[in-house]
Amino acid sequence: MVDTINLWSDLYILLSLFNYFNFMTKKALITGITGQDGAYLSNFLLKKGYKVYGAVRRTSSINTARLSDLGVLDKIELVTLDLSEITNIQRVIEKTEPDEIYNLAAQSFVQTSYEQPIYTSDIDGIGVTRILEIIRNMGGSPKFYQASTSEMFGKAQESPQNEKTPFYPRSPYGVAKLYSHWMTINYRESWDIHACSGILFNHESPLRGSEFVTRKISLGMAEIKNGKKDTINLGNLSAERDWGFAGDYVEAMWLMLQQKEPDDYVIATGQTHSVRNFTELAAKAVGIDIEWDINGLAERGICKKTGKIIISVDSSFNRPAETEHLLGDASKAERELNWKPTVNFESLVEMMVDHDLKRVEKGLVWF
Ligand code: NAP
Ligand code: F7E
Repeated sequence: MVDTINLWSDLYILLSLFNYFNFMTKKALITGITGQDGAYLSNFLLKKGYKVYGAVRRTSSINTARLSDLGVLDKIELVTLDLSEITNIQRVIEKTEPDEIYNLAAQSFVQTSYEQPIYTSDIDGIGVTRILEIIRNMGGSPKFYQASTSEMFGKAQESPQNEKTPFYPRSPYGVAKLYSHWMTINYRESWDIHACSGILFNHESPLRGSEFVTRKISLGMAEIKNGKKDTINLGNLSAERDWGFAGDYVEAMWLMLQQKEPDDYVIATGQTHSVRNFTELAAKAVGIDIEWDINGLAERGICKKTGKIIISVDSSFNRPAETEHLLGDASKAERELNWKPTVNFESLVEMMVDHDLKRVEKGLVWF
């Protein structure tokens, strides 16, 4: 009899502890979990002890490769969500009851936004208002992070760019993101929502999509090194970007939501480099010294040793309106969030080329 009572009281204590820790565990819902940042952020939050819900949209094939690559796929719970469908978003939020929502989902390729401006506006613009409306109707919580972008500065009105720099977007993507940036601020000011907008400059990694210029170059160089390709065709070699490492930038997203007062922050390295410069370093990483041959309009990158054309310029990669120069000033984030990048430009290029060399050698290129 005494044993039975002890057993029940032990079970009761265990159950109470379980409920207590369950209650204490923070829950995050990440939209865009299958993308580059979604993978790094879920890894980061899992290490912080979060329960992570990852929102995926329905596709005809499985695209969780980045999550597998970081070893987090079996540690998160996937839920189906498309930003075009408000009732779907609402059901997911009600079911998962997150403390924090990180909205990383977007049509994120600038070039595509010129061809699909309406779709891009719907997902990157109105999609954000859909989430904000649900949070408003829920009384102002959960906390909300919006993935804003340096593309909102576009034809930059000053250099470097900080939180007070006027915006001048140059693509439907930049315009849609500027709308959602202001909506995030408006909902914070109108409805007392803990909503933050991170104005993140370009951040890259070995998990970057291969349509973006850095990964296109790192993968291309690895293929050239392995005899699987001769030349990489690029667009505007003079475009300058402030490129950082995605793994560093997801920490800043989290830090924003941990502040007492919600606010907006520029996240950047404070260094800018041209596409030409990135290309030279990536080539060096596979043992190729490039010299530039500017003969008329058609610039070419030639291997000094063999005379082979490694880079050729293809104007079909040019944009109708280009963002020529971006350079971020993240001093507010450093001051208030205690955030600083840990990976410099040279290490980033090396890291990306190294990963692609290994993948190409093993025949493991999956995105
Ligand atoms: P990414 O790799 O292109 O990932 C985008 C994610 O959004 C993918 O998971 C994609 O799903 C999802 N998505 C697209 N359309 C959707 C829809 N209709 N409903 C639900 N999900 C949808 O982008 P990223 O580089 O990780 O960037 C994350 C966020 O930060 C994006 O909002 C991007 O615009 C913004 N941003 C990125 C940078 C950067 O340099 N990386 C800088 C500033 C801001 P699928 O896998 O199914 O396509
Ligand atoms: O282009 C030039 C191109 O496509 C960078 C997204 O994550 O960062 C990203 O947008 C620059 C542009 O990135 C090629 O003209 C030259 O000037 O790698 P990208 P992006 O447009 O800066 C911002 C911050 C985001 O928010 C976006 O979501 O490189 N460039 N030749 C080329 N670009 C591409 N893609 N391909 C080329 O062959």
